[in-house]
Amino acid sequence: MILTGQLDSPFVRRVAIALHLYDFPFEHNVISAYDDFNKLLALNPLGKVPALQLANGDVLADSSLILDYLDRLAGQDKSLWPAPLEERAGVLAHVGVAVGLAEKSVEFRTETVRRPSEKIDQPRVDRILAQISAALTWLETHTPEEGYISGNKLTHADIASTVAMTFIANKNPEHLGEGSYLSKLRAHAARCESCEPFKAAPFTDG
Ligand SMILES: N[C@@H](CCC(=O)N[C@@H](CS)C(=O)NCC(=O)O)C(=O)O
Repeated sequence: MILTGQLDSPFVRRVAIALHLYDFPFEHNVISAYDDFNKLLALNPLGKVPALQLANGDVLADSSLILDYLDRLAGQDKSLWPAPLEERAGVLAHVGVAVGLAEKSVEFRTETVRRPSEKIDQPRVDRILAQISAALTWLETHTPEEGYISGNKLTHADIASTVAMTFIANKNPEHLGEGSYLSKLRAHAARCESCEPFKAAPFTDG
């Protein structure tokens, strides 16, 4: 398998970390979604990362769809989704907010850093900031003081939350505030980042 995309992307990172956790060998094609746009278009018609090329030539895009495939390939014993339905629903809800937070954090940069200042739509930016803040507050409320989000086993919720937090901490740390604000979320991300599969796919500024 070949994973395309840089590790500054929280979406590429969640796939890379899961590949390490599942213990699947893969090649990493480190190209930029912006600087290598034409190369990327040839691989994925949406010109987005991540893209995962399979041995049969199929190319999967979108981190959640890629992880759906990989989890099935890994099998129940290595699955990063809990089997009991109620527990699974909790993890799905958590992943939804965490991946949405990552999307809004990337969109914030598109709407600010990637635009000339006279073209910035401030009401739009304010809306995104409100969404980022509400998502962070929700995640803080649903993150335990210790251990993993869904008890004693790491799931996709831990990965999604951590890659979003690390992306924000590197790109827009001001969104995380100071002091005890988001203390459970910060501590959880630090715990996860100290694990080998996260260290094997470290955030790398592109
Ligand atoms: N929902 C997608 C989001 C992927 C995404 O937005 N990737 C960004 C990089 S962080 C990208 O490729 N942006 C280029 C573009 O949208 O043109 C996923 O989960 O994979």
